[in-house]
Amino acid sequence: MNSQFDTDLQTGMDTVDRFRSDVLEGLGSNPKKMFSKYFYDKTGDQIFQQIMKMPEYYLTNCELDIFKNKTKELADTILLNNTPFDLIELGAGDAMKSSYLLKHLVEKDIDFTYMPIDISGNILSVLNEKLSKELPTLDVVALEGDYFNMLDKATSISKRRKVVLFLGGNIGNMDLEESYHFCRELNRKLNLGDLLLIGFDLKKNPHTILNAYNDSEGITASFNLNLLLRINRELEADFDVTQFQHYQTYDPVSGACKSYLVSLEKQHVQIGNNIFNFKENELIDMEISQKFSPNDISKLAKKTKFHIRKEINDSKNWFVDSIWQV
Ligand code: AVI
Repeated sequence: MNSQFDTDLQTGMDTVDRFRSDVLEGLGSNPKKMFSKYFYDKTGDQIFQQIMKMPEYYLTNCELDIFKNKTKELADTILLNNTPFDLIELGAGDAMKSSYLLKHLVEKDIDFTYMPIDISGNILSVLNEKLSKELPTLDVVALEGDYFNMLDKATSISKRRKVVLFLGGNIGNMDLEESYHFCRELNRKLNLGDLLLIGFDLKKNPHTILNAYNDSEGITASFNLNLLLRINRELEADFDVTQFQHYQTYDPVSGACKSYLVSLEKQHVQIGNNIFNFKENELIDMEISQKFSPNDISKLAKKTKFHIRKEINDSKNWFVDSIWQV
């Protein structure tokens, strides 16, 4: 299984080799597929910023609503008898949502260390600078790298209890088997009493969901096509992006919201020495954005040996931050 969040340490491969090997493996499989973690190069990051500002893309605002307006409820759930703790954020980015929680905890003079984990050292230094200006008394230990390696590092640096944040509905970008493995692995790395807060995008009116990923301006389409351009740039490939079309589906029963690229003609694409043939209308499976029912969430928690302590929904009940305890 190729996990979205696995590490290259076992293989010793560098980043480009790993990228090449994943792309070749994905295009060699039937149906053809890509790994959506590769969407986020510099251009991909910029397009994702645009997606988050689209009126149709409700996820960011929903979770922001929770962090902005239910901060006390969040804080009260994670405080547990005021014992000192480490607040670890997986994929912290600019900490746009979590900074409301950080501010609240600092104002209450709570004893905690914020440990943002991100693959991008650049983002972490921007975040460090922002936090040192806005919350100068906050204790920050930034950890650059893969989630699980950095979680191990966090555990070796400090033995305090841990509260792990995994926000943004990112869990939805794993298929169900991957999300199971991911949560199970987190459970193994945490200690009894530690907490995990995961943001889940909930099943809702199917039109609302489909619109969020099928915007009329074609921003999501360009987000997908950018991965082909990235392969051209970094792996000496010759994708003609005008001959691929974005196609989005949502299955309200399973909750799978999937994006594909459709080959508009019979064509072949060269990547280094490898040639891939596409039939007309052949699909590349690009990304899953899984949506969850409350029951799906409790099944996932139970299967991965967590207990749900609290669920905090946004005001529309479209998104939930679910707080689990080991
Ligand atoms: C990052 N992730 C939660 C986004 C999502 O909603 O699945 C990625 C995305 N893909 C298309 N639009 C947004």
